[in-house]
Amino acid sequence: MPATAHPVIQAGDHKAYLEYALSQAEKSPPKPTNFRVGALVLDVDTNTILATGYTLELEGNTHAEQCCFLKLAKEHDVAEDQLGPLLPKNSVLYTTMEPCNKRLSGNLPCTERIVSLEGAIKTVYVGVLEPEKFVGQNEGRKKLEDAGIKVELVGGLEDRILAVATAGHKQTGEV
Ligand code: HJL
Ligand code: ZN
Repeated sequence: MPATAHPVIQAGDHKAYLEYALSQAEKSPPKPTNFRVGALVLDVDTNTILATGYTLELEGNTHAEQCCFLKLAKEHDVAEDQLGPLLPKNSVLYTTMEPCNKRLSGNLPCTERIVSLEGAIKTVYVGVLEPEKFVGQNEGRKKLEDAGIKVELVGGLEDRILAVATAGHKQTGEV
């Protein structure tokens, strides 16, 4: 099976798409300083997965959503901030965790990356909001909605998503 072969998922089956994003998150190396997140970009009109990504997949301190965009930018041979007009008009992003709005490292937050795609991403389907561990309350959801991008929470996978996301963190009681 080529590396880009994705499972066939029925259009509109948000939970199944999120579950596939979660399978990406499971590939992320556990680390105490961030969450293990998985994401994918889908062209809704053709029900085609355009890219997948997971935390630290690409070189550097990369987030799952960022990896999706970097991979697509590379495919189109442009810089990430030039990607928007090249994406299908009805693209959506699935991510196991709400996109970040602030990063302790100071890197560009994923909400800003999504907004700079100039409307190509119409909806962001999210498995869990970001726990208040690193940056307090994450304003990612609000920032996206203010920019006219819909954010929909998809229920049912929260426990599994958080277990994967925090696998590299000290568990309660550990010193
Ligand atoms: C999302 C990710 C990821 C996070 N959130 N949506 N996707 N790692 O791939 C959010 C968390 C930041 C910390 C540390 N995590 O990652 O707030 O070092 O990981 O820039 O703020 O910041 P850096
Ligand atoms: Zn991020």
